[in-house]
Amino acid sequence: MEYNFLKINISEVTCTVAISAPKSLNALNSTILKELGDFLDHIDPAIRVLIITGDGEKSFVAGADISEMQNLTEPEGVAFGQLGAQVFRKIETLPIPVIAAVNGFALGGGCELALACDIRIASNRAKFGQPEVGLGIIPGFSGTYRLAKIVGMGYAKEMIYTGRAIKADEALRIGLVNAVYEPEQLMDEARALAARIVKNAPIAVRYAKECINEEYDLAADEAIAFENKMFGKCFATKDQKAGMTAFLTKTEAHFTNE
Ligand code: CO8
Repeated sequence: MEYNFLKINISEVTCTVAISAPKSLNALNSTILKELGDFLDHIDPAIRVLIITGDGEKSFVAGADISEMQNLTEPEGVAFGQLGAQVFRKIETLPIPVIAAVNGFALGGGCELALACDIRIASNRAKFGQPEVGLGIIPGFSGTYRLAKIVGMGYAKEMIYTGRAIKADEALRIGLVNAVYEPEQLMDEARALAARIVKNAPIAVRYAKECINEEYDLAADEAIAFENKMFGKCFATKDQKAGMTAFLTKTEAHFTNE
């Protein structure tokens, strides 16, 4: 598939994808969502970390495309919501870590896109918000589900009921982002974070993501059993032997993803 709204850059095993729709501050229409879905389906298995950002200096993603939603019927609303929700679920369950490098407006569906990523870092110009109720809708790309998981029920309800946009420093304080940087440092910091992840055993990182995601909604005994199963599976990998041998022989580990 040809991508008209995605700018893709691959550096070694880190891939950066920038959503690019300059006329609408990178608002997500169904074409962009389909492109993103297709891109996620075909991502090279050699890629070990994905960074998602917004093209340009002003916006990460300013929401779902309001002009496309304006005249939707109820079933069309369901279908559009499903399209976004399915793409974002692909991000959440992608077998590699996904970093959102939030360079500007992350509103509505843009905030929800960031929420579907594993780790969020932001420029000090970023603004986050769920303004949907001011448009007569609710967050429809799983924001009512994920925001509370990340910032807790109290802040999630306040943000969603009021529609108030918050600045990067407040997003940092409530745990919506992990770190805030000067705009010109953001992408370097995202790549540095990716590089720290890439140094580790790839299968172990993948299992860790799967465990954290799967266990979140399980009861304690099931969650602990799931981790135990995945922990055991690590010992069937060559990388576990390589990592522990390197430690014990005081050498650097060379992981082969096996
Ligand atoms: N959709 C469509 N166009 C947009 C969007 C958007 N979300 N955001 C900005 N644009 C367009 C503007 O219309 C404008 O176009 P034009 O130049 O043709 O007038 C252009 O981008 C530039 O925007 P502004 O002139 O408004 O730029 P400002 O710097 O003055 O303001 C803001 C920037 C504050 C980001 C402002 O554009 C804004 O408030 N945008 C809308 C933000 C918003 O409400 N987002 C939430 C949308 S709803 C949503 O995301 C729901 C997700 C779940 C959907 C489920 C479906 C069922």
